[in-house]
This record gives sequence, structure tokens and C-alpha cells, in this order.
Amino acid sequence: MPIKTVAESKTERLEILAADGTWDKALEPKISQEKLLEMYRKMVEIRTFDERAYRLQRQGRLGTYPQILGQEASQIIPSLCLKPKDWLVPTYRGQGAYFARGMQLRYSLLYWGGDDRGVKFPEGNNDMIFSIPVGSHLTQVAGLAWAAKMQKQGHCALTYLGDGTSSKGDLHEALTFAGQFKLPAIYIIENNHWAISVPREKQAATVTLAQKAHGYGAAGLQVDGNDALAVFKATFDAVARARKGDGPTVLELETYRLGHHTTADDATRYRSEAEVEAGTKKDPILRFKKYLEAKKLWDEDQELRLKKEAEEMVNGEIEAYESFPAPNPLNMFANNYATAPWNLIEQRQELEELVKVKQARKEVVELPPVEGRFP
Ligand SMILES: Cc1ncc(C[n+]2csc(CCOP(=O)(O)OP(=O)(O)O)c2C)c(N)n1
Ligand SMILES: [Mg+2]
Repeated sequence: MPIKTVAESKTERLEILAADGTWDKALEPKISQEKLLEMYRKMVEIRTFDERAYRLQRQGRLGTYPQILGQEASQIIPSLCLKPKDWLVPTYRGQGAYFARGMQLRYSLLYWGGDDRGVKFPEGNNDMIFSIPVGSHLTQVAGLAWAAKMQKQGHCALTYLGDGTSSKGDLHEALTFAGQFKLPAIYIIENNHWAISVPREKQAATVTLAQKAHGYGAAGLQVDGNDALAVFKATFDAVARARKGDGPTVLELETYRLGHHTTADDATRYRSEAEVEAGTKKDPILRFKKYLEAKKLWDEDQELRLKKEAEEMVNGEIEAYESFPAPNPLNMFANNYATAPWNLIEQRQELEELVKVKQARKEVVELPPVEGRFP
């Protein structure tokens, strides 16, 4: 007797817009002119910001910064497929995803400048703060999607994780739950080919990361993550699936991290210049520009104007960041516990005394009121 086949799975890869700017007409999604221009504008704006933020860090004006250079399509486009009440949970490399949902970039600078007032998202948006521990948010996102399903308003939860993070047990637990309960969850594996200094091929033996979806009853698709059209179509379809009640989707957006892991890293120590050079040839912004030009939606005058406006916007955000009044140091004790443990109460009292002494000595002048409530 031949051995029976009890399950089959195949993993597809979506590519629409090639690096040379040509595209597959049969797969081209219908996107309004206004939306296409918004996609391009936001990618250019976030790149302008990213380059400036990197330099701010090098000048000592920012603590640490994780660049998203080269990942603009995978960062910006999924957010543009969501409604404000959908949940968005990015990773620390997520300033693009937040920005595309309306977050002012001054808050991103504030956060990476070490100030918790940087955790501020537009009113009415269901944006969640990212976690620095990798993967710890993945089960929480399944929980958010479960809540959204119970509320029956057609909302979904979209989250990001890195290629390296997809090797963590958290993903197994999250997808088991999301698959079993057919939750409206979208897990975007932003495969930028590196987990700090560990390359993709040393992370997992599977041919793709998208195929992991099949072990959990989720849909899985690999996508050229530098192709804005493909990212749009894949996310749009995944969101529609979620809203219809058809369950979770895992999207592997294959992109490339052109910068260091963060400003605390030196990628030249573990990867070749040739590899990075090959990565720059797949630039998501350049190929999308060629697409818009071919569709007669974009020209050099518009490009120059956009670059200038992006610079001005970023200058304004940097100025706003650097003119935030110093925070009250006691803020660190607010809003973190329902009931504070004794040692935190002691530490807070110690700091209160110190502030009083410094104010008496005129070493510390006016401090703003504490933001929030002490437990
Ligand atoms: C639980 C946990 N372990 C280790 C780390 C240290 N760490 C920070 S980023 C990172 C690699 C993540 O790589 P990947 O998931 O590919 O995301 P990327 O940074 O490339 O976006 C590691 C191991 C951490 N933040 N959290
Ligand atoms: Mg990575």
C-alpha cells in the first residue's frame, strides 16, 4: 500500500515591481493615485528622518538608534492598510510603522533620547508600545486579536517580528493560539537577513520563514519586502482575510538591513561590503519612484519639492524634540504598579528628598509636575 498523503503545503512568493522598475501587469494591485503618492511621500520622509536620526546619535544628541534604512517599504506600507482601531504592535525597529499611522517623529526621538514621554501615539489609534525583549509581544498580539474577534467590529491586530525572532518559542505559542481560534492576526516577519551578527541562513533550516505558518493552520506568504506594490497587496489581502473571520496570516517580507543593527553595533565586522552593495541595488524607494514616473504620476520637480518638504518636516521634529522641557525625574516612579513594593517607595522618597535639597541649593530650578500617579 502506498503511503497516504495527509497534508500538503506550498509557499508562494509575491513579487510585482522589480528592482529595475518594471512590473507584472497581471499582478498590479488597483491603488488610487492619492494612495500611491502617499506611499511614496511617507517612504521618502521616513528615510530623511532615519538618516538625520543616525547623525544625531553620532553627534551625541540621541542615545541609541536602530536604523530602518532599506526597510522603508516593509515599514510604511502595512500601516497604510490598517484602520486606526486596528491594533499595531511593531518592534523597536518600528518608527516607520508608527509614523505611517500618524505618530509625530519628535516622540520617536524623545524615546531614543531615553525619555519615556516618547511613548505617545495619536489619540484614537490602537498603537501599542514595542518591547525591547524580542518576541515577548507575540502572544499578547494573539490576545489583542482574540479581544478584537469577541468585539465583532471587524478589527484586526498586526504585528512585526524580525527574522531572528521567528526562531523564538513565543511565535510557536502565539501562532498555535491564533490558528486554533482563527484570530484576526497578521504576523509580519520582517526578514532583513540579519539578527544582529547572525545571518538568516544560520537562524533556521526552513527554506522560507513564511512556511512556518503552515504548522499552525495560518496562511503564509513570502513577499519581496522591498516591493511596495507587493507589500501593499499582501497586507491588504491578509487584513481582508482577518476581517472576514478567515484567521491569521504570516507574511515574510524579505528586505535587507542596509545599516548597522543599531548605533551600538559595527556591521563592518561581520559582513562584506559586496553584500551591502548588492542590498542597495534592491532599494525600495528608487524602484517605486521609477514606477510612479512610468505611470506619469511623478517628475523631477515634484521630487525636489518633496525632498525639501521632508527636510523641513524633519528639522521641525528635531527642534521640537530638543526643546521639550526637562522631565521631572520622579516620573520614573509613576504609573508602573497598582501597589508599589516597599523598596520602590523608599527609593522614591530618597529622590524626593534629594530634589528638595537641590532646589534649596538652587541647583535644580522649577520642575514640571509629575506626569501620572504614584502607586
Ligand atoms: C529576549 C531577548 N533576547 C535577546 C535580545 C538581544 N537582541 C536584541 S535585537 C536581537 C536580534 C533580533 O534580530 P531580528 O529578530 O532579526 O530583528 P532585527 O533587529 O533584525 O530587526 C537580539 C538577540 C533581546 N532584545 N531580547
Ligand atoms: Mg533581522
